[in-house]
Amino acid sequence: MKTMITGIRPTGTITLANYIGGIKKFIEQQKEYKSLIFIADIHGLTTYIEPKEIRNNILDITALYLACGIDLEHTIIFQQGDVLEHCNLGFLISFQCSVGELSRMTQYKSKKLELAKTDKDMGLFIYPTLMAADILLYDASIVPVGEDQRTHIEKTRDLGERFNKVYGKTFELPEYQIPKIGAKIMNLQNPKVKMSKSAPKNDKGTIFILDDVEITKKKIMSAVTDNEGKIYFDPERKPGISNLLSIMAVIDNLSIEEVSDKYKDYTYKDFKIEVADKVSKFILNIQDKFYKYRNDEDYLKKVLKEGANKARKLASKKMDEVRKTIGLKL
Ligand code: AQP
Repeated sequence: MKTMITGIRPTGTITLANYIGGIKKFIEQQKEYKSLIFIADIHGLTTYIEPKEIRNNILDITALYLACGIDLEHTIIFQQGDVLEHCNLGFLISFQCSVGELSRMTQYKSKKLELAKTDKDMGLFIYPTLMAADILLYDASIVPVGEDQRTHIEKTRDLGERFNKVYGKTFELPEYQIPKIGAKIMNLQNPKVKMSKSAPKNDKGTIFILDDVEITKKKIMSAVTDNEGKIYFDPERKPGISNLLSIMAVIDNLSIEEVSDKYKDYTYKDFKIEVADKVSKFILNIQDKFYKYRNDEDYLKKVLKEGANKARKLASKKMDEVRKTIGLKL
């Protein structure tokens, strides 16, 4: 059976974009693969967050994974930092890399100016090698992610391939699985930038799954659109409306053509009312389940502990194999 893996950084609470980009497809397919989903807590440290808040985010994300439909019969949930082999392999993978190529990674280039202010950009710089380790460690074939992670998965493949060339076939090379609809959900107030969970809690353009539904409705009703007054899909010319059409298509399980056709004669206001209604119902359903899980921290900790034990077993076996391959294991 092939392996599927994905993860989320505990840099905030999950947005609708995270669900659409990374979690939805994973859940739909979890029975078809050996499935692992993790909380990328070490990656999360590239952004400074109060330790108390990280702990809270880790528990929130675990509860949200379960509320969204992660099935523990089929999927291992764990914290990246609980399985030390991730860092161990990440370090070894970095030997296959050049400083130049890591400094050309999109994420590093886009965030380094911000981080340069603090003079601490090393975590971001080596992010791709740790991410490669997260995936190669389990010989994962499929990685469901949003569009923003495409280059990181390509880099993972590259690094795995390089390692295989030097030492002989050691790692399975992964494929990304980017959703056809909603690969990059945009901020409702600025549909030129992606919706991101590290946005401030009161950001009107970000739909957090745990937002109060009345606030969610307001955010959708105030989404930026255009002056044309016609509903059709064209992300270049109509980024706001196209973003809402993508969200609606995913929530309603329709194609972009179907959803565009369904709402083509609506006014923007009436269309937004429909989106707000559908999204609120969707979110409420997840929230109901979320609070049941979230109120039982002992259970969540137990889930993470058991998940880490299972992941560690797989990871330590692979690390042994890697160490043997490169001549470190006597
Ligand atoms: N806007 C998005 N549309 C679709 N998918 C998205 N993902 C992230 N943003 C979008 C996917 O969600 C998964 C988790 O990624 P992440 O933890 O990096 O999430 P984030 O929202 O980008 O979080 P941050 O920490 O707030 O990041 P930045 O630094 O970008 O502000 C991944 O599968 C991702 O593709």
